[in-house]
Amino acid sequence: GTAGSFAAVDLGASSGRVMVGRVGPGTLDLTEVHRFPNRPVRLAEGLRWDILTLYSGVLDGLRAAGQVDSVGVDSWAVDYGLLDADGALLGNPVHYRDARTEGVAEKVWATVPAEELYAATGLQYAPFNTLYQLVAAHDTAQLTAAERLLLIPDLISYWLTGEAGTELTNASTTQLIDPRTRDWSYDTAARLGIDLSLFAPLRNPGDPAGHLLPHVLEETGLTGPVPVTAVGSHDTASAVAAVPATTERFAYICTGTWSLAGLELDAPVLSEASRTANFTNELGLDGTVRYLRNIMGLWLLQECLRSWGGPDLPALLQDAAQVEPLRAVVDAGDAAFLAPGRMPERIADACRATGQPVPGSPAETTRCILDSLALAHRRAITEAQQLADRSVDVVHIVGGGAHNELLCQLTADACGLPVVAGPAEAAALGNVLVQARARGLVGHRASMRELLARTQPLRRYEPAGDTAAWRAAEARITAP
Ligand code: ADP
Ligand code: LRH
Repeated sequence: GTAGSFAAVDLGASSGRVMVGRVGPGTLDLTEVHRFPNRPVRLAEGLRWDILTLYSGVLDGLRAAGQVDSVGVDSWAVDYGLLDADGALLGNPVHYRDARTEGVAEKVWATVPAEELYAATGLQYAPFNTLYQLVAAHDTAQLTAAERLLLIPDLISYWLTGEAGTELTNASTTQLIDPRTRDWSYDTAARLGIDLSLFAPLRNPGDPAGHLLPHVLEETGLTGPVPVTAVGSHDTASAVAAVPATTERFAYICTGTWSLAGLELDAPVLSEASRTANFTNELGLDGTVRYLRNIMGLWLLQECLRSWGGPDLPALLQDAAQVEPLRAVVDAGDAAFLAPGRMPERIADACRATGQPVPGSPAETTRCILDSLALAHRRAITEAQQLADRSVDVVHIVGGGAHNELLCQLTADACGLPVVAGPAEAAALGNVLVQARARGLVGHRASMRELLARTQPLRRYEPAGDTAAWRAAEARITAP
């Protein structure tokens, strides 16, 4: 056929959704059919994902989607479920914000120095990389009993189809993949005692990933066979695939719970300067590298909203727009903000510690967060260009933060570059487009991007003001 309809399951750290994309000659439209909250649960043993509730949301979404030509699944990175020899899930997947990885990196680096780890895997240091999680779990009853490890989107696909695989873009976030060979870093795993046979065989975006099982068809009311297609199962890989760039000279910021800011490259940057600047080389579609930095993102605001009892976001953003700019900023790259809880107080503490005025009201705290994110965006995009020896003329903002007009304008101002905002549901669109491409309905990456630029509502923000104020603010939070 010349048209198709595809269900994208997209699980973010703050919400899950099922969207249906219809792709025809020169057309692309996306409809949200189901959205459900993603609420982690704190138990005595730590912070866990409520994975069965998420899976129920997926089934509800597929029922609402109706008959589709294929299904694809993407989610947040690094986390996994363990299966026993019977294929049953062993416990609730551990949340990447769980405290179990505290102090683990130092142990790992004693065996594989940080420099060697970066040279072998290209991944930035983040305490929650799967590698550190697996070292933290060493000798636990669950890991000892496990026969199979499935990353979250692969786990959902497995429950839908009965087939196990390890999709490459998300595998690249484990810190166990060599970005040059796009295969396992066997040496790293061996030195750390990580058993790679726990992982199912690697698969690439676009590969077939099985068919919905009979009981899934029954639960969802769909008529089989319904194929599942591997997509860029790391949500950020799907989102980058859906950046509606019309030039090669672009940077992107995927803004949701996290801000992932950087460049799409043909080869990894593994220099020592890149390591100390904490840039990561995650894998994208078609041999590309997502060269980017993780920034705390709208998590800072989500956590404040939670502690303020959930005030109206649009009203708060309007008030924040009236607050004096750059009054106080924090380092939005600081892992000190990783754990949940007490976020307004932690932000106030960081302002106090750097001798800045302490935000007093929710509007002031919100402004501090948005100024700080824009500042971190500026730093990441400036440094990525230097480290990769590439320059850009435009910054694309995709993800939920594309709805935040103040954040988009501040980012344009801070970067001194135009920002093109949208689509907000980039991960779902990238997921849909890879499925459509597997059926020959769209062409190469650039033509996917042209289709997005032509069909999706986008908003352009021109940079205003002088970047000197941003440089001065940066100096307040960077050690001399
Ligand atoms: P994730 O996939 O990590 O769960 P999303 O990409 O869905 O995150 O982004 C969620 C964030 O987007 C919210 O925390 C919120 O800050 C922002 N957002 C979503 N809708 C709006 C809106 N209408 N106005 C302002 N911000 C919004
Ligand atoms: C964003 C994301 C990001 C990862 C983080 C764990 O949803 O996948 O790319 O670093 O979650």
